Amino acid sequence: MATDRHRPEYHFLPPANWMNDPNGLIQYRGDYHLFYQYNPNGAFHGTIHWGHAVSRDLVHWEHWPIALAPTPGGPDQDGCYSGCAVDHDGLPTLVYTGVQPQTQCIATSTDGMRTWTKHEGNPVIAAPPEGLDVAGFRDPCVWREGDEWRMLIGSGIQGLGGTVLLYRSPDLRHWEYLQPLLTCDQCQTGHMWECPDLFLLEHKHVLVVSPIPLRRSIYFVGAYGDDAFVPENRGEVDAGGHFYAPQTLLDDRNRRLMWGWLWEGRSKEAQVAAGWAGVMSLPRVLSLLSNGAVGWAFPEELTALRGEEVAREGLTLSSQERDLSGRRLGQALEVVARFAPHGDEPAQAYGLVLCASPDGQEETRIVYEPATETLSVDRTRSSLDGEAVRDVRGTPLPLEEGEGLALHVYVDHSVIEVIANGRTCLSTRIYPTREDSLGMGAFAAGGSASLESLRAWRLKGIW
Ligand code: DQQ
Repeated sequence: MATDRHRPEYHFLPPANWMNDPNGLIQYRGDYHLFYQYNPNGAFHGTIHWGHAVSRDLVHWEHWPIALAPTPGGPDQDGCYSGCAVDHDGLPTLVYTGVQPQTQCIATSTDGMRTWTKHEGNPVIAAPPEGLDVAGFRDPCVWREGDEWRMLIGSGIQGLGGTVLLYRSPDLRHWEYLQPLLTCDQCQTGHMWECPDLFLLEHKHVLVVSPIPLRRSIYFVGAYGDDAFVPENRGEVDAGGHFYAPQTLLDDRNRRLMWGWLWEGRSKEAQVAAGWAGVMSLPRVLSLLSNGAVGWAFPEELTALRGEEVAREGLTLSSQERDLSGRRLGQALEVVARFAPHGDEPAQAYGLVLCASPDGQEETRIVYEPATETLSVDRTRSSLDGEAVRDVRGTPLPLEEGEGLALHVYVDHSVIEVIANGRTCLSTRIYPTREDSLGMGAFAAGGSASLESLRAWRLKGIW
């Protein structure tokens, strides 16, 4: 895989095989622990285990032994599905879903999270609440509340829509069902919510869910208390169409950090042939914006990856500048670009060009369109490989008076992650075929735009 041009160098992924959701995110004794849905038997979803990795600095990761494997004859014999980790008075505890049927199980570790012992009384929740006709019952999210514990389980009520079911427990072993914490209309937000995560963000609570069949994650900002949640605001976690099932942790610097699964955008056959599938996103630091939406930033630790730099200032763009970096930065780079606020007659579109071949046969564009106030990622020419997904994914990004477009972009071979103006995320996957699809540039179409500054760095690998 060392010669695999699509395999990321500084994003986390297992040494081989399939990975999907992040699980059990927790900082323990100073270290960041990342568990993940993992199939040791190939680059396809099946025989789901919990992989495990540890980081001191949020940038470099060390692979630890598999944390959970299905137990033949046990409630998780068909897979250890998603869940969370909590510190139970010093005893690390994983709470996860066994499948067929979906039940909730726990496991504990007494050796600093190296090995895990499943609770003999598993499952701790054997069935959905009586009388509820549910469309799924999985992905527990657990937190301490006073002397008790609370759990949310991702679910859906047949005929109604996605829901999260609230439970309480004195000891993580005995659980009492309370009620749905939130149920929404399936026409708008899907019929089943996977991977709920509820957390305090400044003075509000945020509930994140991944609804079927939306294939993207959404959040609600609201007020939580007395076992009730009142949503006030709704938003999209990432508009790129590849970021799913995120989870968060609170670290010792009081930062709420989120990771998500970046799924592939090529055929199943290509994934199996590559021998790996699925990438973990970079961590994102969450904040609460003054308009009640969630704000996003990449953590400063990632600047440790920076190598050779290219810097440009004050460029007026009136067409396409396909290569500002002299192609020196390769396939693993970071770009920070600031465009000037546009005037009354802006270009129809402007933005960045990434992974571009000299003749433009292959290129990916991050495009801002002032008329529609939309930011999008255009993959229609990202790859000459007909099997790779080609589309345009956009999201509203109204700019304030006097505010210019500010893009923070990470490119890592087949991964592109964008945060725009601290309030919109777009993650995507691309599979350029040409060796020379290495150009990084900027463009304006149908008018001119001003690129105030652009700084780009070649990034180091983490392994
Ligand atoms: N992935 C897990 C489930 C979850 C889904 C299975 C979301 O627990 O609902 O691998 O991607």
